[in-house]
Amino acid sequence: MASSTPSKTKTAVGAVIALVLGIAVVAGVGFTLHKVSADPQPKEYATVHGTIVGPDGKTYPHAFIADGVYADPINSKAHGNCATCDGGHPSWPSYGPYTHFVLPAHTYVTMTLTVYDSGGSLNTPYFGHVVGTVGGTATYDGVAQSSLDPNNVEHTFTLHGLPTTTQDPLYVSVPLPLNTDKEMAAYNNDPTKLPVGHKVTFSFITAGAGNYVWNCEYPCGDSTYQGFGAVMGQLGYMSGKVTVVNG
Ligand SMILES: [Cu+2]
Repeated sequence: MASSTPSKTKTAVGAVIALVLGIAVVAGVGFTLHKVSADPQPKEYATVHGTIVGPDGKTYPHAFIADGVYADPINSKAHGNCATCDGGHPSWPSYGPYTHFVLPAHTYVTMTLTVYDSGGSLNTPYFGHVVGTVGGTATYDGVAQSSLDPNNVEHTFTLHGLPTTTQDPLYVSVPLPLNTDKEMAAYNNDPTKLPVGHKVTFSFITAGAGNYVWNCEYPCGDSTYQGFGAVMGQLGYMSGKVTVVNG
């Protein structure tokens, strides 16, 4: 009856196969979770309408892009159908509905952010300045300004490069104005009632193709890193990607 009893070799081979399958399953689950939870992020492609003369006198294609900034992930619509609120973070602020912006190279890009969150003070006044935009300004509800009061900021849109020797630099930083307690009152009572919000518009000129990132520099996370924990460390809420592509 020896043939019906598994040999030690067969048992060892079986154990190795089980282990390999187990690793494959764990890796597969991990890969799938990573794919649905973090990347790819919802992408927005800038649309080109006509041309515009830049401050250097050159004529550029004029591309437009728009997004929003919200006090919670549900209103942002950047996290799919969020019955459980994307891992149980219903209070995390978020850009949305897009967090990955795809822009054409060598193009004058005009971006509009409609912002619906409250705010407070920056850790450093530097991020209260508008940097890297055409004219060094952004328009806030139609009024051009080169900075905001660093104690009345909601979030920032800060776009910068990755360490590289092959890409053109691209840097834009724009502070976003907060909604006052009064403006937030209806929302605070009922999160389905968004405030009117504030419209922030600014333009910048892309250089060559490349991969960039953006993040918020307002301390809107938990206290782990002086306001830069929690949401500030998670891709797709207060940070995301910018890809510049050749048309
Ligand atoms: Cu933020």
